[in-house]
Amino acid sequence: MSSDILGNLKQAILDYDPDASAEWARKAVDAGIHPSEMLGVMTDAIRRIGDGFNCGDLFLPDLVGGADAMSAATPIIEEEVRRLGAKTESAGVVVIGTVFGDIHTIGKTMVATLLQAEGFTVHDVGINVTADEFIESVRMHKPDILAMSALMTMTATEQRKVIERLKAEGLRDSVKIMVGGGALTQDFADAIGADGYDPTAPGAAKLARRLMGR
Ligand code: B12
Repeated sequence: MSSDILGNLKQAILDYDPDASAEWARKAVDAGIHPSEMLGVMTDAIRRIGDGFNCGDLFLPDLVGGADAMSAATPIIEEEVRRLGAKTESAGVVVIGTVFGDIHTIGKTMVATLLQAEGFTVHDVGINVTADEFIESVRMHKPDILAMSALMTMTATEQRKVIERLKAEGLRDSVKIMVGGGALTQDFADAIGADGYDPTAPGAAKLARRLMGR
């Protein structure tokens, strides 16, 4: 039963059908399927579309179609995460955003959702976030963790820029930094001086706990 629902949710993304993806996400919630399972099958689907784009079988409208179907289901999953995670004590404060030049939002939003599920207070500062805007958010929200996402090789280097700016502003030691996104590797994260990297959203939530010493 739950595998049928998850299969249909995945198919709705592959069919670029936002109405169906929202409907199957709602059915998944009603069936008590955990949000991380829903996000897992949706990720498989969008990655498959990305692979098709990569090898020239699919085109930009396909990426947009898959992303739109993902975006229709995501708020329903976020609502369920909030319902499940109505914890009173915050596990810590996180500022999260996708770096300047990069408008990919899906993975960043998934990480934000699962961090909330882990009890973190999350300030999602959005996409295409400049180093100045990250610095301003760190000053304003005083997060325990700054999380940055980058999906393209060209934009991954923006993360280094933000870390250097934090150092220059004397803020680097006040915040742990975790980085991620399709364009990254552990070696790259180490080279730019991040405190942690993980290739998955559930792993990001565990990493955040570790960075908080839990
Ligand atoms: C959907 C998509 C789009 C959509 C984005 C819609 C949206 N609202 O996000 C649209 C159509 C707009 C788009 C545009 C473009 N895209 Co695009 N896109 C994709 C695609 C297919 C999927 C991305 C995605 O959502 N993946 C699913 C999520 C869940 O995965 P993820 O983001 O990696 O996140 C996971 C982990 O990385 C991790 N994670 C993410 N963030 C963080 C943060 C932290 C702190 C941690 C710890 C972990 C973590 O957790 C997530 C869940 O497991 C990828 C291909 C791919 N295989 O990824 C290409 C891809 C990223 N795009 C690419 C390109 C080139 C572009 C365009 C330049 C295309 C163009 N010619 O215009 C533009 C760029 C626009 C811009 N300036 O940003 C390339 C990048 C190549 C590169 N290496 O540089 C890719 C890889 C496609 C390809 N194979 O060529 N794209």
